[in-house]
Order: sequence, then structure tokens, then C-alpha cells
Amino acid sequence: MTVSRHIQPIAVAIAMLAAMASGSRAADRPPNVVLIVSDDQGYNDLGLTNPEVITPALDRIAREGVRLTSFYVAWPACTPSRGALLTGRYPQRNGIYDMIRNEAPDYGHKYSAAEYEVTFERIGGMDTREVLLPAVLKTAGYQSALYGKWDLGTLKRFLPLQKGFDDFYGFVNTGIDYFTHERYGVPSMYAGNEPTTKDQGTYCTDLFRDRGVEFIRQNRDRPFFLYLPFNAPHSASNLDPVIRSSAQGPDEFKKKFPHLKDDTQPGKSRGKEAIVATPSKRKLEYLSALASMDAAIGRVLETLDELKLADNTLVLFFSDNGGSGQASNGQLRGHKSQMFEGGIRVLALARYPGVIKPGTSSDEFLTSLEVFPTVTRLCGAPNPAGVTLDGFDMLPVLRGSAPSPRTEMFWQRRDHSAARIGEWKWIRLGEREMLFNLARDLEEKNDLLKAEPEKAAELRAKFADWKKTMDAAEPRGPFRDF
Ligand SMILES: [Ca+2]
Repeated sequence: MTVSRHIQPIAVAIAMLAAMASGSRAADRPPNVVLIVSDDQGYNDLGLTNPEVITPALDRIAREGVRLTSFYVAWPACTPSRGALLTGRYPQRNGIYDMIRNEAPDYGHKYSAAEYEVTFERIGGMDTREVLLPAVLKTAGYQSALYGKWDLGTLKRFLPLQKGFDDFYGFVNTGIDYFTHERYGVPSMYAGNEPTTKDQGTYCTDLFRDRGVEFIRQNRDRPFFLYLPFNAPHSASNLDPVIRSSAQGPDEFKKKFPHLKDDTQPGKSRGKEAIVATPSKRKLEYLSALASMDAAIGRVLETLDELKLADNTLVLFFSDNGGSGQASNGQLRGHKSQMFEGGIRVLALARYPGVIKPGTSSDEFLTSLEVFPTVTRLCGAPNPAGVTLDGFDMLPVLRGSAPSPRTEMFWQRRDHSAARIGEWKWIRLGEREMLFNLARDLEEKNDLLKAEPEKAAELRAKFADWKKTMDAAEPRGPFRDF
């Protein structure tokens, strides 16, 4: 971490000089931040690297910025990944180290409204003592908004407006049907602190896009933080066997994939005979949901251009975890929910004209824990006093002017654990351990546990130390017993 401390002031000075040289930009006002997160997108699902997907807007961000090829999230699925992002703290430190969701829909159960009110999905939430990024940015005069997936608690005390966001429109739990905005029959869309069904029937990506664009317009003359966590291209949370187990794309985007069929077939759903989507339809839904999200991102970029804000705006994009199902993680092993690279190393891009060199690629070791301190530093907001952050300002790394100070990262999901130390990766799944060298074996094919017992012992011990540190941290709800 010492590297970044010395380099940061120099980087800021260079950024300011560059801004002065290029005209009015940063001299006028602090930079804006647009943070876009997709849901379950594959590591390889970028048009530039995968001809099967259509993502001109993401390709544009990559062409005008940097593609981060060793960027990790803190957990291999939705809720803890988002909690870590917004607090800058490991899931085990901020308390959200598992999903806030009801399991009964997995067995075909549909909750009545009264029954749902007292389930964990409804009452669970992030510990209210946790400080989120928008609350810190508010101290520096920023307006913040969230349009999309919240996923950190549905009761009023947990909702975004109580956590520093000035505006919120989106769904509060971990997944919905793209058109009904229900999670397995439960209405999930909120406007501010109030549930709303007013927009039912409208494709949700369009709703998040329109509000994001409007927020930029409204705040064109003052600094803002826009957080756009799309639910696309996550599968739809609907008990209908035809809809379930794939995303939902709009018809206008399905037309872009004429080689795929939008059809159904007899099959099984939850062990019972049912009419289900064909593999071709599931692929079509995924690709069209992704293309639609990309078009929405394109509109956001165009709005920044139109209002001449692009040069003064950091745009960050990544997926909240690895892909599964119809997604492609390329050469990475495994998928969402797993400790292999395919679960935790994600597609990530950053654009900041005049600061980040266009069309670059960086294989530096970075994580979503870096986002919080990067944004607070950039926006001139002091980090919260007395709060341990687990990342650092990564802007010097994004600029290519410094190596990443990150040398280690740890993950835990129930009895699955992992550590990356330098180029080494250790995984423990229950009783089974594995060791890989990512520099020589990115695909995690060659288990070196027996060949390199000392290295394995070193990583195992590092993980135990990290676990000890997490256990010693001030406890946070809702899962931990204290
Ligand atoms: Ca996800």
C-alpha cells in the first residue's frame, strides 16, 4: 500500500495539469463518476473479444479507456459483491457475507404478501452502521443517485435514501422479472422509499436508462455520482418454466440475433414435466438482454457527450460476479458462485479522458474494493473516520503510471475459501484443497497442491491470518452472531 501513498499526490497533480492544458475541464468543478454494474455478465462477453455478443457501447469504453483483465469482485454472487463495492470493505467485515434471499421459490413456492413480510428476504439488510460511498461524497457536495438493483435490504431503514443517495428508483431485492418487476410474484420496484407498480409492463433496463439520463441532465452544472446497477443479463426471477433460467430480452434486440430461435420445448422444471425454453431461446434472451443494456449504456455516454461532461467524468464498468448459464467466461475455469477465476474475476473497464490512456489494457491485480477509495480521492471527499477500508486509490494504476499495490485478496463463501497471493491462487472447497499458478495456468487446470506443498502452506496460513482479522473486526449483522 505504501506505493500508492507516494504516487497519488503526483497523479492528482498531473491530472490537474492535464486538465488545465486541455481547457476548462477539472478547473471548473470536481469530476463526476458514473459507476455501471452489470449482473452475471461473462468475463468474455464483450464485443471486442467475443463476436457472438453485441456491445458497441462497452467496446467504446474499452477503446477510449482501459480494459482491466485481472479485476476481481469480493464475492462470487450478487448481494455481498454489491455490499463490498459500496462500503469498500470485505463482506466478512461489513457483515453482508451471504445472499439476502428466500430459498422457497427454488422449490416452486409463491409467497402471499402477508407471508413475505416476515421472511428473511424482506427483513434482512446491511447493518445500518455501515457507511456507503454516496454518504461520503455528500460531504464534498455531490448529488448521488441509484437506478437499478439495490439488494442490500428492503425495509425503509435499509433503503438507498437512508444511505446517502439523493434519488433512487429500482428493485430492492436480488432479482426480478424484467417486465413485471416482481420477484417470484412479489412486487419489488421502489421509487424513493415507496413501492411502486406504476411502470409494470415496461422493460426495466429502459426505466433505469431513462432515469440515469435524466439525472445527468438535471445535474449537468454540479458534481454527481450516478450508480447504474442493471439487472441485465441476470436470469429472470419468475416461476414460469418458460421464463425461468434465462434472461429476458426485448423484441427489438432479439431481431439482432436472427440465427437464434425464440421457441420452447417439452422438458423439466424443478423435476416436473413442463414446457421450457430451448437452449437457443435461452441464448437469445441472454444476448438480447445484454445488447439492450449496452444500448442503454450508449445513451448514457451520448448524454455525457451532448452536455460536454465526458471529459470530466470517470466511467467505471464491471460485472458483479462471473457469468453462468448462457454467459461466456472465455478461458477462465468455473462460473458464478464458484471460487475459480470464472466466479470472481470479471469483465471491467474504466474511462477518464485525458487521464486514462485510450485503448489500453492492464493486467494489474485490482478488485472492486478499490472503487470506494478511488472515488473518494478523486472527488475530494475524506474517507470516513474510524472505518477500515480494504482497498486503495487505483487511479495511478488505471493511468498506467504505477503498478498495483495489491498483493493479496481473500474470498469466503460458506465452506468455500480462496486466496490469491501474487500469482498464486489457493482454493479450499470443504475438505478439498487446490493450488494454481495463475501466471502459468490462468485456466486453473494444473493443481500444484502436491508439487508445491510449501507454497500451499504459505497461502493457507495467509488465509487463516485474514480470517482471524475478519473475526476480530467489530461485528456486523445480519448473519453474524454477536
Ligand atoms: Ca450477480
